[in-house]
Amino acid sequence: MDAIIFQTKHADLQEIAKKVLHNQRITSEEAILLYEKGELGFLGSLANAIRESRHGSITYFNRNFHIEPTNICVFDCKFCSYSRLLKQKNEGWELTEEQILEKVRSYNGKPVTEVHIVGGVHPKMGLMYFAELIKKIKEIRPEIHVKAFTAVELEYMCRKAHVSFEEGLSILKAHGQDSLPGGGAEIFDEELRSEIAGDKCTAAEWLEIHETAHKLGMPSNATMLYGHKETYAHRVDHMNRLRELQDKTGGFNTFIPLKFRNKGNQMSHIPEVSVIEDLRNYAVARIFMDNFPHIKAYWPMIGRSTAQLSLSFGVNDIDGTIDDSTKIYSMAGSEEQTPVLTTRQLVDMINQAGKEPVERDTVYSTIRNYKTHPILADEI
Ligand code: V47
Ligand code: SF4
Repeated sequence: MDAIIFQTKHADLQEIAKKVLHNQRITSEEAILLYEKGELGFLGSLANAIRESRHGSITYFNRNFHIEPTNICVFDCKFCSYSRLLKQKNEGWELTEEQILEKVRSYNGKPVTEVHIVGGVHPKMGLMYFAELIKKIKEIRPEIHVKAFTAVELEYMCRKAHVSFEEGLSILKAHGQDSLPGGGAEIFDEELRSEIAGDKCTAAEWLEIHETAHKLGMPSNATMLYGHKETYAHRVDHMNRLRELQDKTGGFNTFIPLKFRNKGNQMSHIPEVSVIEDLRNYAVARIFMDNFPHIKAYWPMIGRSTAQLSLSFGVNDIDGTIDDSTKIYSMAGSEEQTPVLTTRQLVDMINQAGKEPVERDTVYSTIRNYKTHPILADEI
């Protein structure tokens, strides 16, 4: 990285770049400076240099699908366009166990490696219901990786079942759950969190659940909802709490910034941030989160064009095929109203951005490198 010149008119940012090039960790104050003053090209080239030094031009994706058992939710987060309270039950959905298992069976013979299960927090779908469900999913598809339940769902399940987080997670693990997704983190600042996410699990509980999962050998991801009412200091505080936990456990795989989308929710009056801000945010995340191996751009939320651009701003993962199996972002106004990409489309997108497409499993083991093993004419 030493030979690269990072152009900025700010002397203090030049000093930060030097630190990064010498593999020194930047402070929260320096991250705030990057947000406040960093030019797009400067942030992008610095973040890309970090990305290239760790992963070269490899860009990961996976073949996955989502199951959203219900959108009925006991909580009422102001940014959520997806959930329905129990009293609006006729506008929501509740899949039966058989419908969920049928969905899993519909992938028989298809090369998916991961199922991502998240949904609303339904008062009647408890810990043992989900534990048994996972066991049945594994009976149908023993090798599939089950990445399931945000810390918000887990906190509620454990509380209702009167078990500790460790007991609850151990039960789920024993029934076949492999890892945790990163949702429910929103923004950790206590005041802002209670303003936009009501009384759902606290920041401390979110972090405790992930720490417990890591201790039990279940890796996880972490998200941050940005582009609403938060300040740069809130973003950095959020990332710093994650960076500190990662120092302790090393159990996080990837950090996923989630852009607030404003359609059909109680915060629709707040305009969405620009693509420039999305790219600057990915870049600062890559520079600051020095102990997170991967940064993911979740294309159903950010749109495929911005996801492609993000690959030059520190991002090295664009999630997966999805197969039109999630509604969270289409209901919030994402440009991706039917989120489905074939493997060929993902490979093309990554190639077009000048990067190297690699199919991974959930824990980032390589399944196929499409540079060395290009997609064949009859593959989709
Ligand atoms: O926690 C809800 C977010 C999250 C909106 O771990 C919104 O691999 C923006 O966490 N605008 C759930 N965001 C999704 C999630 C996730 C997605 C993909 C991959 C992984 C992973 C995790 O969606 C929620 C919340 O932060 N969300 N509504 C909205 N209007
Ligand atoms: Fe429920 Fe999650 Fe929506 Fe909040 S973000 S209302 S917890 S589904």
